[in-house]
Amino acid sequence: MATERTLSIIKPDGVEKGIIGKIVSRFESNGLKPIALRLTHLSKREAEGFYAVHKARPFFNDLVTFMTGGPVVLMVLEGENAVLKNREIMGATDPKKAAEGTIRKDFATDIEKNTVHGSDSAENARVEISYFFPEVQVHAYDWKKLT
Ligand code: IDP
Ligand code: MG
Repeated sequence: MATERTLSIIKPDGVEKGIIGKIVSRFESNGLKPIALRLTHLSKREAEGFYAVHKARPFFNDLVTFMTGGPVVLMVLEGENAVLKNREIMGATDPKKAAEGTIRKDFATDIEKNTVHGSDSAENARVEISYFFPEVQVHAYDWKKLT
């Protein structure tokens, strides 16, 4: 297994519900460390650019309206198999189909307001991280125990 990085977003519904801490806690207790973290309010342009791969989908405009409707938390998570592990912790896109104990099963409102985003491949993770955190690419972190 390799140490990887992935992009996580706590979407506006998650921030509105006041569960930033609970969500971050799930990542930390599963070995995913936030190495960059920022609360922001996405502009229409930022959200459209981020979700450009979905431009042709019928839900695109609603998705952009939702993602710009309130603050979000942007995070880079680092850990073993971070991309896949984050997707497992998140659960399926549609909370009705999400497994027990996943973030989306426990907190999501519906298939659109599903609380978290996570990169779906190592390659997309690199693109998504550099979209929001270009500076993170150069940092290395040393997780040795404090003495
Ligand atoms: P993912 O977030 O699980 O990777 P994607 O298929 O990449 O799912 O879709 C991106 C986001 O678009 C979803 O997380 C959700 O917010 C929204 N979305 C996806 N499918 C639908 C849909 O059928 N109706 C409304 N919104 C959707
Ligand atoms: Mg996706």
